[in-house]
Order: sequence, then C-alpha cells, then structure tokens
Amino acid sequence: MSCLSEAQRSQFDDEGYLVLRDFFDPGADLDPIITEYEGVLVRLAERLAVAGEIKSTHADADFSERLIRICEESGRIHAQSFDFSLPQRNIQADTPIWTGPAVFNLLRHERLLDLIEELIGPEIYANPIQHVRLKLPEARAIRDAAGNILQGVTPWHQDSGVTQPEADETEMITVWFPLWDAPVESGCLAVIPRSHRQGVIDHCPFGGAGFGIPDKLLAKQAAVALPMARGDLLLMHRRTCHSSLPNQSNRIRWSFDLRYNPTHQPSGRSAFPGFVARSRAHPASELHDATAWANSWLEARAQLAGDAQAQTFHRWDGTREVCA
Ligand SMILES: O=C(O)CCC(=O)C(=O)O
Ligand SMILES: [Fe+2]
Repeated sequence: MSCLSEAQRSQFDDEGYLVLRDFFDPGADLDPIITEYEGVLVRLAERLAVAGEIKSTHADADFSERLIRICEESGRIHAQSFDFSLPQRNIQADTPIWTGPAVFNLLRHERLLDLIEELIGPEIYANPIQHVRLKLPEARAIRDAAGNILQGVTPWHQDSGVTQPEADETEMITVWFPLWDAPVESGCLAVIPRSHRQGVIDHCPFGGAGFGIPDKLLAKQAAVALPMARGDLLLMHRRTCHSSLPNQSNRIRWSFDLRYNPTHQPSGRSAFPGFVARSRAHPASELHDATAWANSWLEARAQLAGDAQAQTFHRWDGTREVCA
C-alpha cells in the first residue's frame, strides 16, 4: 500500500515539503520516547544536584517545567544530554549523548521507512545528522556571554548547508515531527515553498547559532509557517530553505528531526555513524540492535574526542562575499 497520494507526492516534488497529518499513533509511537526522556531528565537532575549545580531536582514539576527550571538554575541548557548525535565541535570523551532504545525504534519505524522508501527507494540509510530539540520559551531563555539565546530560533538554512559538499547530490530526506503540539507560538518551523529548486545557497555565521542564509539571498516574503500537532510529520527536500519561529509559549517546544538517504550515497557527515535501516537487496545488512547502534556512537565519540582535525563538519567559514 502506498503511503502518499499522487497529490501528496507532487506537492513534495513541486514545493519541496509536505506535512502529513496524524501520521504517527501518538500513544504507540511517541509516548515511549517521552517516557524514555523522562528518565533522562530525572538522571540529569540528580547528577546536577550531586554536583551542586542545582539545589532542587524540581521533581514536583512536569517534564517541560522541570527542564526549564533546571536550565534556569544551572544557568545552562542541557541540549547535549538529550541529543542522539554528537555536537559539531569540541567532542570530548565524556560528551553526553542519549541513544536509547525508544529513539532507535523510532528511527526504524516501519511505516516511516515505507514512506521514505516511496521517496528514495528500498536501500535506506539512517543519516547520522539527527537531533532532538527541546527549546525553552524565549521569556525564560538561557543566554551566552554575548547575550545570544542558546538553542533559540533556528536561522534560515538548507539541510544541504549542514552537510559536507560531497553530499550535495545525496537524495537526503529530512523528517521533522513534534513530540507534542507545536503551534505557531511555540516556535514551529517555517519553509519557503519551491526554494529547493535552487542550488546550495551560501550560509554565513549567524549570531552564535551556527550558520544561516543571509536575508538578501532569501525570498522570505514567500515563507509559510507550519504549525503541527502531535502525530503530524513534515518531510523536506535537502535544499528547502527553512527556519524556526521563536518559542513564545510557556512550554518547551519539543521535536525530532531525522534524515534518511540512499545507502550508497555519502551521508555528508562521514565521521558519524549512520546505519542501514532497510535493505530489500541485502536484508542482513539492516541494523536491528539498539545496543549496537548506541555503541557505534560511543565508538565514534572515543575516536573523535580531542581530535580537532577530525571534527571538520562545517563547509562555511564566513569568508564568502555575501557574509560581509
Ligand atoms: O527544529 C528546528 O528548530 C530546526 C529543525 C531543522 O532545521 C531541521 O529539521 O532540519
Ligand atoms: Fe534544518
């Protein structure tokens, strides 16, 4: 059975993105992730309390409020303790990473792989550029010394802009979904329809938040915001320009973004481990073992730790003329 109607398929091809409403069964597909992350948060709180960074573990608060309070009290965000990828700089032997079984199960979600198969064929690699984002409300944001909000809005970019140029032709699909409702005020994503028809656009350093496309290269007037409900899923082409709006709600904006590409094409971040999620040609090459997946990240971390030379993930250095 096909996952996409003809109209949906043409929307993805023509516009560079597609929202599928109620794709996931929230109770069966998303709740196990939430439960797993509740454990991550409890352990983080306990560690910080033992280290004296926080006085209370804030056990009386719900997940969102508890994380916000822990960040406020410790004065830092703890994004890396939840993420299932390594950071793009300064990887150390003890850099935190969360690669739990509920996350792995979602990466291997059967119907999600069916959907990806319709778009890129049956040899599917789970690309290691994958993140959980837990964004604090701007009103309670944590800032760096220069006053930049940490893990605030995501600047306008193409996902090709976060891969190495070797992956420019890789047919990488981005999958984005919220763990709970992401209305406009919570800082949902925005996209520029049809922007994927251009090539890779220059990205420049952006206010302490990585890299973004300068305004003069963007048709921002054409942008559309994509409020999404729990269970909805967004597909994007690798060259679709997208960003996120500020979180003006009073709750964490919580999302996953995953990527898949045909197995024999470059992932664009070869120092990180992906895995074969589906193979009709060589089913034995599929990874079904959550522990092996977690171990592959621990091995990559050990290999990369302290090796600044190996940690070259950025293709932009800010020296492009448009960045001036
Ligand atoms: O969630 C966000 O704010 C940004 C997500 C993003 O850039 C992506 O999914 O590629
Ligand atoms: Fe992105």
